Amino acid sequence: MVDRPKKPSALSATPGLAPQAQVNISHSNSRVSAVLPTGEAIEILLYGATIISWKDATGAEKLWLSEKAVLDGTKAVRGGIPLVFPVFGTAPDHAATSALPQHGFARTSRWEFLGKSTSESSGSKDGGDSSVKLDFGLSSSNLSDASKKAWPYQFGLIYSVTLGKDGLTTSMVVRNEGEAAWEFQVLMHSYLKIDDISAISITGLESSSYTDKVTDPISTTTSPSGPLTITGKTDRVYTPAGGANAPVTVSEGGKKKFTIGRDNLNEVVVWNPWVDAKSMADFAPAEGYKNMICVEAGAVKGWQKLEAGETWEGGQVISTAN
Ligand code: TA6
Repeated sequence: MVDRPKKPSALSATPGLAPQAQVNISHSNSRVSAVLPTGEAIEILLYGATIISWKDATGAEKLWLSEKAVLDGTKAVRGGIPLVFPVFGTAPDHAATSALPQHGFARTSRWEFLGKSTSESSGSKDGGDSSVKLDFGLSSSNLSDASKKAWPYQFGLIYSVTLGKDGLTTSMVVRNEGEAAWEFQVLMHSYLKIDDISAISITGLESSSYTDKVTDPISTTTSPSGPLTITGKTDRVYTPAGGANAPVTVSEGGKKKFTIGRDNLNEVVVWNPWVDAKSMADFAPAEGYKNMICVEAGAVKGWQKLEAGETWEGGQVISTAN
């Protein structure tokens, strides 16, 4: 195993035992962090189960986080991977969710850390952990009175975050714990860190229907057969022609940077606020829009309906090109 100066001392202090993932709870029980023996690392706020940092084995940060992101649990985090549930955006015409704030309550509720599980690598000779899965839960009982009032349904969410040597997997199980059917939307609002927005091209969204929220009025059209480049404010909800499992790839300067694999998430939202970032109090630096692109896997067109006791599952795998 390649030795690195930054390797957590605990790893070298456990003779005989294959190197294990280190999982810690910190900041007065408000954050969970994990480090693999190979150096990959992640940090998650229990507030919103928001991933605020994901680093590869070299320590390179893969997610964009605003320098003015509020991390004390008083405001949705600007950056990382906030969670959107049970509504994407706002839905004034959808009675059951019309009273909810933008993107629902999942990203502004305190989740419970349910625990970790690891899997040993089959490949490396020392058999160290090759991934660690962290599970988080949110249910009706965790909600504020305001959220319960706005959306009075019995539900349970299990959000699993798996840090691996080759990428990051985030998956959600949604369960109707009540007697009445209800509908939801869900999305993983990933802020991907890039060097230069002008060098970005996105594939996997060709010849696909998309709703453009920048046009006035909002319009729905079909994308061209070539890659998407970002040359201004972009806020689009794609239904990729390749289906709910077709990958979307973000390349920079012609080199693959991220590939987002999807499971049961029909839509992909692409967002960059461009110069509008200057008017967003928690978006810093203002020029930071040049260093981020949101590529968000979700089920946000129409509604997923769950009858009493039914469950829904979906997720994404973000692979990085090393
Ligand atoms: O990412 C799509 C989007 O719905 C955009 O329209 C923009 O509002 C963005 O989410 C950020 O939303 P937020 O509520 O986090 O400011």
